[in-house]
Amino acid sequence: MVCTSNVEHSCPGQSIARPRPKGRRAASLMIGLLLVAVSGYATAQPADLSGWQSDGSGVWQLDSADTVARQTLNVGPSVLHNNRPSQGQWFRATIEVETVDDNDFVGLVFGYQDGDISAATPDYYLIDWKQETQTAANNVVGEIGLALSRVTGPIFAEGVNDLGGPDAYGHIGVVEELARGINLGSTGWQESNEYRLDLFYGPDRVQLYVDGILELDESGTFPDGAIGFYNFSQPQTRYAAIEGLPDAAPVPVAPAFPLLLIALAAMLWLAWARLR
Ligand SMILES: [Ca+2]
Ligand SMILES: [Ca+2]
Ligand SMILES: [Ca+2]
Repeated sequence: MVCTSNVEHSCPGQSIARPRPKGRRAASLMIGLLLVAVSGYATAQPADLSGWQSDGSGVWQLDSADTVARQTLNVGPSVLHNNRPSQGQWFRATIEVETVDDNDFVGLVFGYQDGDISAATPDYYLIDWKQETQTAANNVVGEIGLALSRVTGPIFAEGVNDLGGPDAYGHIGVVEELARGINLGSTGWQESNEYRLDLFYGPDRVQLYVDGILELDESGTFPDGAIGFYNFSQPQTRYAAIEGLPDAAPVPVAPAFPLLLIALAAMLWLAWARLR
């Protein structure tokens, strides 16, 4: 038999929920929104690098958890990429050179397709960062600092020499430099220092923050493709990543952030208690 009474406890084993006050519903909504906002940070996990693909002659050693990759060799241009379309997201990389040896390139690629490093007609973007200016063979100069370039040809040719292609070294030929870092355009990275690179890679805009400070903000038409780590001639470099962060990821997550959350929670709790 179906009991249709709306009098509380008049049906066996059933209770009728009392309508909740409007204020409490509002407080519930606020808490819900706060949780949604915070969950993007709380659930952000290091990327599983076990399925990423490497191109070039670099050796990318993964740690036991598959969340840290170390490019160990002093060799030509090399990429470790996530091998799937990755446009429209914030991507966070942490990069640290763990040796005082050498002074060469670390960075990121985006819009990348597997094999592009030696493909005849690729079209992807390269963010590279060199510690010091240096002149290589044939007077090709690698400039100190961080830059964004578009790559439309092969930058790696196995067997040429251990530095690989000069185009990537000097940003010449098939590597067209588009912009240099706002602050780090002529400043090198420091060894034994972990940098956080937050990249927004959209179809018509790209932004890069280094340790929460804007370095690149470029408009254009950017092809979809993979995001990856880049290394050229810089041994013992450690990389890790977080993919798909919520918007505003570059806002520095200072020690004050947890305190802010606690303060917000306390305010909400007080509002809740008042409404009871
Ligand atoms: Ca060095
Ligand atoms: Ca060097
Ligand atoms: Ca080198």
